[in-house]
Amino acid sequence: MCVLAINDISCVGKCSLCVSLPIISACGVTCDVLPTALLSTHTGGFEGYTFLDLSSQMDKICAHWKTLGLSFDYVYSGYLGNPTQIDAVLQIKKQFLKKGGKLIVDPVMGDSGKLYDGFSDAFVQKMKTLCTQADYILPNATEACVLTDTPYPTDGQTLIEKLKTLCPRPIVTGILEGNDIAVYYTDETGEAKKYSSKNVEGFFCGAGDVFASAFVGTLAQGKTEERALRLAADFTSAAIRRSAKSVPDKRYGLDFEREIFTFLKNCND
Ligand code: PXL
Repeated sequence: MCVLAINDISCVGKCSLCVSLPIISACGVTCDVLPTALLSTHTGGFEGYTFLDLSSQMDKICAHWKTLGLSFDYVYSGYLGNPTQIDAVLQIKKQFLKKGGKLIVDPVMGDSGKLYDGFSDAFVQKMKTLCTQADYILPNATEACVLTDTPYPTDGQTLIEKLKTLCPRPIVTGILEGNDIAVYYTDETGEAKKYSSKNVEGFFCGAGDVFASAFVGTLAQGKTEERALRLAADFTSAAIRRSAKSVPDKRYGLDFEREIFTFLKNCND
C-alpha cells in the first residue's frame, strides 16, 4: 500500500509531514510526500516564523512523477498554503489516485474557534469544493463549523448532518461534551455515531495531524473505517495524556513517539 501525503513541512513543532511520515511508516505503509510549504515552525503561537510557498515545485514534482507512471492507493491532503494548491490536489486525484483508491482530506484551516494565520473566506469556500471530491473528510470542530457556516461550537450530530451534504463520510474530531471529547462519524447507513474518550486539558498543535495520519495508516493496513478511527483516537488521546505531563510548552507538539509501540500493538490485537 502506498499513501501520498500532501502537507507542509514545519521544521519544528511536530505537525504535518513531520508526524505523517513516522506514523504512516510505522503502520507498515509507504508514505510518499508532496510538501506544500516549508516553515521554520508551524503558525500556532510562534512569532516570526518563515514561510516558503512550494506551489511551483509541486507542479514540477508532479510533472516528473507523470514520466514515472506513478500512482497511489491513498492521497491524503492536509495543510495547503493557498487556494491554488486546492486545485493541485484535485488534479492529483485525477492523475495519480489508483482506480478504487481513496482521497482523504483533512481541511486544515483552524482550531479553538478561529482560523489559522493566513486563511481567508475565499480559501474556506474553495476547501468546500475539495471536500465534495473526498472519500473521507477529517475536520476538527472549528473546521466543521466553518465548512457548514455554523457558529462555533455546534454539537456533533448537527455537524455530521450538515457535512454529509459535502462528503458522505465526514469524521469530526475534538467535539467537547462535558468531561469527554468525542469523534463523530457516520456508519455505512449514514447514521451519526460517536467515539468518546476522557478529555485532557491543554491544546496541542499537531494533534489533528497525529489523528489523521494514524487513521490513514490503519485504513491503508486494511482496517475498517470504524476500527481505524478508534485506533487513531486512542493513540492521539494516549499521546495527549502523556504530553500533558511531559511537554511544558505545548507549541512544541505531542510526545507521540513513545506511544507508537502501544498503538501498533493495538493495531495487531
Ligand atoms: O497542525 C496543523 C498545522 C499544520 N501546518 C501548519 C500549521 C498548523 C497549525 O497551526 O501552522 C503550518
